[in-house]
Amino acid sequence: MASTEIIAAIATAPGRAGIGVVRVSGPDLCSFAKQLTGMDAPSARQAALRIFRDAQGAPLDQGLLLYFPAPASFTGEDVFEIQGHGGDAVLRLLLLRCQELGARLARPGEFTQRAYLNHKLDLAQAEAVADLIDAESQAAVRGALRSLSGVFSEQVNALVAALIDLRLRVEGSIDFADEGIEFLAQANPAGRIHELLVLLAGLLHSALQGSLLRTGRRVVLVGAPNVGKSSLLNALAEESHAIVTDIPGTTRDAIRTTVLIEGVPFHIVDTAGIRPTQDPVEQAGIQRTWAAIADADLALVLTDVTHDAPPDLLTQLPQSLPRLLVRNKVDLRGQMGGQTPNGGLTPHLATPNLEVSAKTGEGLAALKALLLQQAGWQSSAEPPFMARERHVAALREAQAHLQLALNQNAVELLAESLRLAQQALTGITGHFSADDLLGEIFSRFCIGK
Ligand SMILES: Nc1nc2c(ncn2[C@@H]2O[C@H](COP(=O)(O)OP(=O)(O)O)[C@@H](O)[C@H]2O)c(=O)[nH]1
Ligand SMILES: [Mg+2]
Repeated sequence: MASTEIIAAIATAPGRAGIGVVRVSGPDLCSFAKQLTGMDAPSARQAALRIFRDAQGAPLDQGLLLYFPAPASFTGEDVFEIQGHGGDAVLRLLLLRCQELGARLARPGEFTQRAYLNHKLDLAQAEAVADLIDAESQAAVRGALRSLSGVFSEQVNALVAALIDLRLRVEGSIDFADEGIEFLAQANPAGRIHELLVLLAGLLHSALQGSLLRTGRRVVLVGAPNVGKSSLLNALAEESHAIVTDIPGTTRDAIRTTVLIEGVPFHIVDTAGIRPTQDPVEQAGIQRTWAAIADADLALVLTDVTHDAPPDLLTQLPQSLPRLLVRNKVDLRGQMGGQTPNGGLTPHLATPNLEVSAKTGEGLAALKALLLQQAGWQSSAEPPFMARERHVAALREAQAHLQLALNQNAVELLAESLRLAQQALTGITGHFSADDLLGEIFSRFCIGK
């Protein structure tokens, strides 16, 4: 799979900065430094001050040159890091010079792709590189780093290894039909599959946590006008995003803000309050509220000590949409001598999940805890590793095949279910070793038995 092309890219973000980096990777970059600087390449992995020159030898920039000879580099190929000054024009000149010297512009992710193709990283680790760059919180950074260092991959690989071991025995029992039944019974496939399912459930749990760190939850704030939806959004975000007034119907457009709670991103949409209205702008706003509801993972239904939820709102929410009932403005209650004006609440809201005050902050910590709990987040001493929905889906698929395997009476079908479970797992790391199985069988089993 080794590539013959040299690739180059500006590796730092556009804009003005102290330094900027152009990165070059290719199969053989021996002459590259000589042509770029008029001098030999620096010693491996040692920074050297160099003047970078154009084809006529005129200086383009001056900075540090680093050389990582293959295979001890990020991509596994020869890599140069040209650390010049961090201006757009100067970096473009350096990049152009690299193109003159035979490089083509790298595609997005191509350095990491080469690292994967050269077995420097597996697929889950390569994905973690992107997740680390995109990480928005300390927890997300830690999770991505753990995945990048291979914590997730190792656990997947351990499961795959255990699965291969079981497959050897099951397929062996097919091949040696005479002693097959006894051979299979010794292997205790059901017991082993149960053990695998326990391990898999643990891994799935961690992956779900990691995936939550990455994608977060979409929460829609809904309720009657004036119950304090916008105030609550602002209080959660600790910033003023939405306009708050005492005029009902202030919020028209759905306003989106991401609030990090323990590093988990909650994408909260503040919506127009739902009520019958003749105002066409407000009507359009209410339509957007319904669109946001359709898109959400959770509805936070807000009432306050004087307003109930609009009568039909709870029944009109999609049945499958989880909801939290929160009553706002509890600070007013003291002023009202414990009485709620407008006479009480309808029965279905008699017990909200939680009472808060967007004004005083009362109950907000409990609300955040409830949001985390509802999302399935469990704070643990050990940070989760970063995972993607693709990984969660693959783990679930493996789980389904193993469960099916438990119920297979025919040994061939058992073998097939195990093979499919393994295939789902290896899809996570990109090690498609399924058909190496025969070699494994003969190397690990004595044929003379
Ligand atoms: N006393 C009190 N007033 C609040 C609280 N939350 C919001 N308000 C007031 O209620 C009014 C409506 O708030 P707003 O956030 O615009 O409600 P929305 O229409 O549901 O978005 C404003 O005058 C807010 O200052 C609260 O917790 N306590
Ligand atoms: Mg509002």
